[in-house]
Amino acid sequence: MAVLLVGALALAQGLTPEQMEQGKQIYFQQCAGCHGVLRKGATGKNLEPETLKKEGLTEDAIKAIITNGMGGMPAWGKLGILKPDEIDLMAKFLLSPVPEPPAWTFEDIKKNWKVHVPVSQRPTKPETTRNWQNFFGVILRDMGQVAIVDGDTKELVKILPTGYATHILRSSKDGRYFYVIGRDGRAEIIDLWSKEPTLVAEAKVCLDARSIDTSKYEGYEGKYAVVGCYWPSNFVILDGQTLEPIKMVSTQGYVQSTGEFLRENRVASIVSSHFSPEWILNIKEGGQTWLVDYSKLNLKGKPIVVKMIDTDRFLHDGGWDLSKRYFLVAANAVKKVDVIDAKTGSFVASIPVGNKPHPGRGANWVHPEYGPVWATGHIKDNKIAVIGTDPEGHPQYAWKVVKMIETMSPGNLFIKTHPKSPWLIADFPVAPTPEANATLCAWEKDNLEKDPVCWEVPGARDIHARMVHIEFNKDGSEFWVSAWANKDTPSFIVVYDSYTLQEKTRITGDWVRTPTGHFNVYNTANDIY
Ligand code: DHE
Repeated sequence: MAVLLVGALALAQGLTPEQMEQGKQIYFQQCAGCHGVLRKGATGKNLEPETLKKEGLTEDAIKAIITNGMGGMPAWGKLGILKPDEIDLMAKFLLSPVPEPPAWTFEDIKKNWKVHVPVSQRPTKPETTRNWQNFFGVILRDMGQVAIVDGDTKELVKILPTGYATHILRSSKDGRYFYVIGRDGRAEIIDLWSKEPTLVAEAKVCLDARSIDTSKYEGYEGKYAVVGCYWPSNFVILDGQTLEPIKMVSTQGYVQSTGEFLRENRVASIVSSHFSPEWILNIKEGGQTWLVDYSKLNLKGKPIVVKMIDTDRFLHDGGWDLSKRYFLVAANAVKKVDVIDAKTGSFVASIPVGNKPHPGRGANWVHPEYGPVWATGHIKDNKIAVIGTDPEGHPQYAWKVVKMIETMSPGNLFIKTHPKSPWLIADFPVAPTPEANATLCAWEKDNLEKDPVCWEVPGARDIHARMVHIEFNKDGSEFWVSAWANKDTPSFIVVYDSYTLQEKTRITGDWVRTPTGHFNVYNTANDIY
């Protein structure tokens, strides 16, 4: 009955069932991440038809917003990502009732789980002669692939097929395995010890996901993996070697402050504690950090203890401080960074920052005056917030913004540094102008008063590329940045000297298409950022 009703109302909006299906696909690929599958809003605004109508947003007004972008939202039309007929369709789709998203059960995960290389047939020591700890796993987003590139020689080692729009890679504690998660909820394990990198296991864990990590506490290294799902809203614990599903836990629940029930209460960033056998899971819409104890999963009944800490709402991405005791996470829609103490399992602070903080994993260094600091950029502000993180040595600065650095544009997504580099580097992939999208800036970490060095990356604008995501190599002597163009255009990854900021080389080839995140084995395994 409900399905018939949605169908009838969609037709009233002028959409056939086929167009409705196409609208669902486009919405899932481009919109759901920020606005939610139920369209109730999170990083992006509420897009329920009633809200849009109340705000006076007509079909034409919606088309203009999708074409030209708004705030942190990309200009889908101008960037050539959506064609005019797709934009027309989406304006109608958004004014139609929200379709019911499908379910995905534990049985579905089991049916879609494959071990390609059993544990007994995997090498017991590295069989590759390359310096595998300096490999980079490069996401080729729209190709559904991950490329393994040798960080010493810059040679392509292997391209592996992964899920649709792979989002991030994380490493096992020893660095041997890359754990991959795609936007379509597909997880994979890549073994870097084989003669050449090999996909050893995969599982379709949910329908929409962004995060994955493994057990890293002493005695549990690599035993379990955990995937944080957007839809259905839950987390799933898997065997760390084979990805066999072990336990599925729903995160649907209540907003603590209002009592509102949330079917869509998504799992955003996840990190593995160094102080106890726990993962730190950040629950987006409800505003809680969950400490999930994985130490009793081998017991009958697989008991699991979850400590729920109330935080600000709309938690997103974040990273450790320099000591790896405190986890700092952006509550992006409410302009805060929250701090969790992994040692005591408690909430520490809610720090006001700029508009839509987006740290990636953030950047850590020791400032001559403020001591250890962590920093985040912003999507909607031209600012980088530098926060003191040393309550014992520098209590006067702890959990305060000690410095707000001005940037040349809003639209920053990632910042990064390395203990060996004097620079803090920032990208601007969601800035409003193509010039800014192609530009990188660097600040002297010890002298934040000094103007940054900013440069437009030659050739990026020619292929409509946005420079995105910064990652250092193992010894910190260079950093890599992806030129994210569209799928039809071969692109490049630029390698810079991390002291002089001079371009050293480019990684090119027909295979370099839609590179986004790229992860160095050593730095990812050891949380160096
Ligand atoms: Fe990401 C990290 C969610 C858009 C590239 N992204 C994360 C994390 C989350 C997240 C929750 C933290 C994972 C962790 O640490 O466990 N990202 C989302 C979204 O919901 C959002 C805003 C919209 C969406 O529809 O997905 C989004 N992200 C993007 C992009 O548009 C990027 C640039 C390219 C892409 O793949 O779509 C992108 N996100 C990344 C990367 C990281 C990431 C490269 C890991 C950064 C790191 O250094 O660890």
